[in-house]
Amino acid sequence: MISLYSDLHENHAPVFEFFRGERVPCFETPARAAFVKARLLQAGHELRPPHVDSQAVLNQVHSARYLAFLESAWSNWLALAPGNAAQQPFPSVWPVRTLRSDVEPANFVARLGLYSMDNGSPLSAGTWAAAKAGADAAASAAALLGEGARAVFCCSRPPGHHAGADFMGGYCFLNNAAVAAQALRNNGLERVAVLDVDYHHGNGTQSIFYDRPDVLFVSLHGDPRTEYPFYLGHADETGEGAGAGFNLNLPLPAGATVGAWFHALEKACQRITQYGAQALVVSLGLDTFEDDPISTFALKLADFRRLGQHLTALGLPTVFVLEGGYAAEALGINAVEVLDGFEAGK
Ligand code: Q9C
Ligand code: ZN
Repeated sequence: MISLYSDLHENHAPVFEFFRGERVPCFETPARAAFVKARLLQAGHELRPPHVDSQAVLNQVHSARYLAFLESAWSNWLALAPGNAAQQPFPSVWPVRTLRSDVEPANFVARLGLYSMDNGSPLSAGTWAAAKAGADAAASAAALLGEGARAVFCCSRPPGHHAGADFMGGYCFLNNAAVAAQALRNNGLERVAVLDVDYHHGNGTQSIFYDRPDVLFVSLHGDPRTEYPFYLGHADETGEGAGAGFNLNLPLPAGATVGAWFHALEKACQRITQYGAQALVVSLGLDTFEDDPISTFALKLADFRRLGQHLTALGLPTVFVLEGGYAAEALGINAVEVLDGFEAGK
């Protein structure tokens, strides 16, 4: 399978995130993509750099003011104080209910809060370039499908599925899965399905397509009553307006069994087939792994092969986009197991 990979991810290397008010080392590290890259090469997959500029698609998926903020965020942070190069910016104030988000504050940290859903998306010097390379990979993968590729894997980080049209969150900045889906639509496909198998609900992707019938969003994930992102991902979110009926959430309780997970996957696949999707985007989070440090499902290596088999049975041109997965060393093996299961088909 063709895999898209850019070294630019390495420069997105924040040091700290917050956990219960304390600063802890980041879970979302450059080593993650390095392990996946190494395993891809070892398993004989072809690695290519992204070759399509995603800017036009980014303008369809994200707001202009959010993109402008993100692209200039690090230089604006540096301009605030000498010494900021060695510090990480975090938001500390957010425009929740009754506060205005239409007026962009001049204050940098206030703008950071406006464009963040949490304090869990640390920025560093290379964040914009890394995120843009990931979006370029998603647009490139869609182009390769248009040229007849059966499947393409985007080995990119930071992940994307928590990023909404105008906010970052959950280690995500640009929504790569949404870019892939929108690029496939731009290529003339009428119906595209996004299947999100990350442990966490893909709130950003859901919200981007919530009122649209042309992109079906289906997600299996830890129940948001107890699991991040908490404020979206419930079963009663089915779409709105023209998009009514084109959103399917299959939340599972924390600690759910592998059997329950595959049962939900079968329901997800049935919906995608019934929809008549012409292409599939898989938000491939592997934090459903039994040894994942921040999640509570229990998939094992062989289960990732089985996932690939289920996905190939859909018979659709497929873009895989790497999302979460924080057992970094196992991430490479697990990711490639999905791809190999997909290619072998049995
Ligand atoms: N300190 C993705 O998997 N909460 N994002 C982490 C541990 C946020 C996960 C708590 C989890 C975000 C793409
Ligand atoms: Zn996740």
